[in-house]
Amino acid sequence: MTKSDILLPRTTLRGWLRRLHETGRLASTRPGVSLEHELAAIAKRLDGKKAVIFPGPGGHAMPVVSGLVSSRAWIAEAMGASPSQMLARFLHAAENPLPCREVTGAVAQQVRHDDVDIRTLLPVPKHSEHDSAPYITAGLVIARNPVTGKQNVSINRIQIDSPGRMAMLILPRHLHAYVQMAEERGEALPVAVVIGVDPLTLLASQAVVPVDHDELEIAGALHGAPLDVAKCLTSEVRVPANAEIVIEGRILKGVREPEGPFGEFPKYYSPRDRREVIEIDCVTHRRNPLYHTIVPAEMEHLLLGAIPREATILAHLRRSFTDVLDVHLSTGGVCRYHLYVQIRKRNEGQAKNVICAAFGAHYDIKHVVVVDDDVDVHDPVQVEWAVATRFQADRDLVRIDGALGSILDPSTSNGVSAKLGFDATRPLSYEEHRFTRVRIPGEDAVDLDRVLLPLEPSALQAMIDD
Ligand SMILES: Cc1cc2nc3c(=O)[nH]c(=O)nc-3n(C[C@H](O)[C@H](O)[C@H](O)COP(=O)(O)O)c2cc1C
Ligand SMILES: [Mn+2]
Repeated sequence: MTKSDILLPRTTLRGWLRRLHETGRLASTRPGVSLEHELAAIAKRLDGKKAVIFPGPGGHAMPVVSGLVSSRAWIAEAMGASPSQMLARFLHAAENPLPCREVTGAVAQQVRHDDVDIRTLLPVPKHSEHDSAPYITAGLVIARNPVTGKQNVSINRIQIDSPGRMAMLILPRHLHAYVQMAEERGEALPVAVVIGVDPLTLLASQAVVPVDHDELEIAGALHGAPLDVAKCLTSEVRVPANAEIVIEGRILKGVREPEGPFGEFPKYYSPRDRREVIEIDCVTHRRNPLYHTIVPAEMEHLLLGAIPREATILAHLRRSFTDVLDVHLSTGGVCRYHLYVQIRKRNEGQAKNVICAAFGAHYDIKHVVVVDDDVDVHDPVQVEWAVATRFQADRDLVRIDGALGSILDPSTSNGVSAKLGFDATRPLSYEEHRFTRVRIPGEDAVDLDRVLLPLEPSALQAMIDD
């Protein structure tokens, strides 16, 4: 056990696993679970309830772990925050990054492999039914801006179907920009794929921040101490020194190879296409490393994206509207497409302005529901109730046609999408109790342990027999 494990279990993957185990939240399987679908099926069944460790998966020596951060409460716990403080805490870290500390002798580099066959070196599972191959799904792809040298971190799906080359999906954000910059300079882009990091570094990788804001520095801010990093053995890229596994390589200039289909977060397949390729230079890892896989579209995947987005969306809306109280990306909306916003309404019409601003906050947002402060945006039943009882389509609907949406939403035309906003707030003034939510005085204060007694059969008989 390292010193940081004892102080803050959340600051290392191993410390976090130990905490999950001590609190009954780490399941373990029999050895030898198949890497082909069986492992993913088990992790999916446990997702949101327990993390799981698979000893000897597919006869491989390296254990696989999954479901490390599959509930909002666990993520708040890892951040050392209450669920209601979580977004503010993440935002504070994103706005106050801590530069990394470079170290030598990193555990992530205890063992080195050259001339690897990645298909057999790592226990990479094949997840969904129609996936083209096994995929690395929890790999933090770290690259340096070829001009400024600033680092970027993102998680990208990586297909494993050849010994030394891996095709991947890079949507048009920061890594994509770096790849284009390198290609314009006629260069390959050195990258590291880092597997097996602590929950806070995983979360930081999903920060929605401007280009050239290093997400590892946000991880440091979340930890409350600079993140230890080590220089790669074959490039200038810096990787978390405590990681389990690091694949070093280069995204090849101008090379595109077939990748997909792959079951993605909307719970649909993203089709096969020609995509960027990493050529592997070497692999380093700890002695006895752990391999982390994220089952696509399950809570671990969805929430890793949701929390950082909610934090940024809330800050974005609050910049213009001080009356915005809370936001929630709902699970049914795959934690990307459906945004619920809670406001303290002060003016008629205000909710429609909030809706328009929300569409501008992130292109993934497709449907927005704005509710009053008596509706809990974290409870989809309450939000549906507000739509059912406070919303009229001829008056309260905002529709925008032909905007940019999510390319992974199968109902869009190649990412071009309509947007819909629901103003489900009640009018500011109304007669009597027309829009007063029914309450029973004292309902929250009832202490059932004090008022309920066991019912004896004879006592029941006395009350109900004719
Ligand atoms: C499990 C998981 C898998 C992801 N897979 C991809 C992917 O294959 N391609 C992609 O472009 N983004 C993917 N993302 C989203 C990016 O990692 C995320 O948007 C990141 O913040 C982008 O970083 P950037 O803003 O620095 O470009 C994934 C996210 C998660 C949590
Ligand atoms: Mn970035």
